[in-house]
Parts: sequence; C-alpha cells; structure tokens
Amino acid sequence: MLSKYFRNVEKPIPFEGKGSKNPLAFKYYNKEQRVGAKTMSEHLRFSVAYWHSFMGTGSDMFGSASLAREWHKPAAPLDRAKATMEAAFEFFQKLGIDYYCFHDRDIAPEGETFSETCRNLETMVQYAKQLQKDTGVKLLWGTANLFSNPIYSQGAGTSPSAHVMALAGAQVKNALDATKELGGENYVFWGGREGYETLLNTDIRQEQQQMARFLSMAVDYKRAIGFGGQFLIEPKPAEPTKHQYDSDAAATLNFLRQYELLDHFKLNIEANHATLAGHTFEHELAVASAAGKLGSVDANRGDLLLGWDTDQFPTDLYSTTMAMIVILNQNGLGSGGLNFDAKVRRSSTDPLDLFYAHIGGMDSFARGLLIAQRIIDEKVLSAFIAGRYSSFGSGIGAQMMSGKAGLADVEKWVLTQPHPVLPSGRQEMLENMVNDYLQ
Ligand code: XLS
Ligand code: CA
Ligand code: CA
Repeated sequence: MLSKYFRNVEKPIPFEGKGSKNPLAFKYYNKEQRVGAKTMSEHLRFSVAYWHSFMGTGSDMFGSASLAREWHKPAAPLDRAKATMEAAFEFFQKLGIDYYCFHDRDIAPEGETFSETCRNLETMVQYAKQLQKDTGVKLLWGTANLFSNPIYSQGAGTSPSAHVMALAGAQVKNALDATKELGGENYVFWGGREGYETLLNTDIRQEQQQMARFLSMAVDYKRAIGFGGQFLIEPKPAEPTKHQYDSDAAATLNFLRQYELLDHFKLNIEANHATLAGHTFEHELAVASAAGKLGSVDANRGDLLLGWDTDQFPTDLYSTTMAMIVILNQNGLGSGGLNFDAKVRRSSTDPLDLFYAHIGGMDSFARGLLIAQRIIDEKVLSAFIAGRYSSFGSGIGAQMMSGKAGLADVEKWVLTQPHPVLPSGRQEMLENMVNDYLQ
C-alpha cells in the first residue's frame, strides 16, 4: 500500500460499529454488510472528488491559500500533478473508497498550447491507469473543466465566439477519450459558464441552440468511440454566472426534451445546487427520479445562512435519509454513485481532516441508507401514499386516468354524487413517524 502523505493513518479505516469512540473508524459504514438485496458499498458507490480534496488550497474571495499540502510542493507542473495523484490514491486506499471523479484540469496541468495540454493529460491518464490497476480504485466519472480558463469567461459551448465553442468541443473530446481510457462509468456536463450575466448582450435562443448542438456533438463522439458510460448533466442555478441555463432538474429536463436529447442523458443532482435553486435536495432527487432520469448524486450540503455554494460534507441525517428513500425507491443509481463534491473548511488545515470529513459523510449516508430501508420495509410512507391516491384505482378515477372519461362524462357523474370529502394529509403524523426511525 502507498504510504507517504498520510503516514499517521497506517492501515485502512476500520469499521468499529456504533459504540466506537475512535474518530478514525466507521461507526455505520460497513462495506460488506447487506441491506436488502445489496451490500452497503453496492448501494452507496461512494466517490472522492479530486478537485476539492486534492487540488483545493482553502483560498476564497477574501483570502489566499490556507492549506499547505505536501503534494503541492514539487515545482515542475507535471511532477506536482504526479505527487498529487499519488497522494490521492494513497488516500482512496486508506479510506477504503471504491471510486473517484475528476476534471481534466485537476489531474493534469495546462501547457503553453492546447496540444501540450492534451499531451499532459495523456501522460497523467496513463499514470492514473497504473494507479487504478494497483489499487483497484475506479473512475465514477470524468468531466472537462470549461470554466476556470479565462477564455471561457463568456461561456464555453455557449460562447459568443465560434472559435471558443470549437476549442471547448476539442477539450471535451479529449476529456471523453481520457474517461473512456480509464473505464469511467459516467461522464458529467456541468455548465458553470453556460448562462448569462446580462440580457443586454445575450441572445438566449442562439445560446441554447449552441448548447444543444454542443451536447449533440458529444453524443455523436461517444457513439463513434464506443464509450459505454452514462452521460449526466448537473443542474445549478447560478454561480459563477448570474443565470445558468441548467438551473434545476425541471429546467434541464425541459431543455433536453426540447432539443431531443432526453434519451442520451440522465441528471447528476447536487444537494448544494438544489438549495441554491430554492429547492430541497430531496425535491431535486424526486423530480429527476419521477422522470426516470436520476443518474448520480453529488453528496454535499450548503449552509442555508450563506447564499453561495459552500460544498460542505453531508452530516444531516434527515437529508441523507430522504435522499436514500428516493434512491432505494428507484432501485439504486445504476452506474452512478454518491460523489463527495465537498471540501474541508478553510480552517481545517490538517490532511487528517480529509479523513474525518469523508468518514462523516460516508457514515451519514450509511445511516440514511439503514433508516430509509427500514422506512421502506415497514411501509411507513408508502402505505399512506398508496391509500391517499386509492380513489384512482377504480370508478371515475380510473376512467379519467385511462382516458375513458372526459369533461362531459365527469360532469354527468358529479351531478349524481354528494359533495366530495377530503381525508387529512396527515403531515404532522408522518413527520413524527419518520422522526421515530431517525436513531
Ligand atoms: C460546481 C460543480 C462542479 C461539478 C463538476 O459547483 O459542482 O464541481 O460537479 O464540474
Ligand atoms: Ca457538483
Ligand atoms: Ca457545488
């Protein structure tokens, strides 16, 4: 096992169970434990986000880097990239996590020219391939960073410059090749700069058509190279742009439907983006799932008192339980997983904090899974919900839904009936019942 950057963690984080007081042990996440038909690791498919945990420096709009990472010390960019990758795989192994995710620019530095950048990426992909083979850690998804380089300041696929759109396309082509080469199970599109700052200079219809064409080109290229992974779009309402086109699950689904792309994509739902959009995490999951399009999850949390994307590690059991209810009810995430798109706080300066953060996130979702499975097995909510809609199972309800009854038929029927009686929605009773399971 690699051991250079996290020497004070000598062996993989053990599962010690509920009573343990060891902060470097799992209390709930027990990889091989069966929950329903699958093991915990099969249900949860946890992933580390390379960018936050290995590229992050703790800098923010008000201050410079606060996290001094040993793996960032080598001066030459490719040496630094290799050291960073070694640290990442050492961490994955010691944490006992099965997957990771990256942007092209996380794993390899940009060069002086686009072709040098592509060569750097190819070098680092080969290194990653070796480390994946050595450790058994797999790639959940890859993506292209189409937002950091200033050339994308006015959009990538939606740039007003055709040359920039072409450059972004060439970058995605290389990121797709990299993801395929590493056996990535999915590929994510997050349109950080695909939106606008002001309508004074923006043609929305033109930009949306560009975005659709950009995604179609990716679909064609995917087919051409035989990449078998799932394409995912990640909604977010704003930040860095004022208004992003993929603002939430409903808007993204509508966009995909309008441009006949729906068959080729599912959604990657992030908790913090849901709350930024004015929704709950479970709302976004449920909307995606109801459309058969919940593909993967960026597992994090926002601070509701701060108006930006704080990308904190998930700790809220109510939220992880509600998320796992949606995920279990659709029988899992398929090739997707739970990616910790989350960063330790600026003040959490010890590399060990990366362990505490991930252990906490993994245990929170493991608990959510256990609680959700009990709620589902004991039909706590499903029996009530089924009863609530039972009037559609027969009679006028079934006739309306099957198309047998139209407005004239329902009028005729209503005139023969007494006034309808509505049963209680029982919200408080259901809230109490869910709370009883949250232990
Ligand atoms: C930023 C997004 C980003 C995507 C991948 O807010 O969460 O990190 O997940 O590009
Ligand atoms: Ca994300
Ligand atoms: Ca985010």
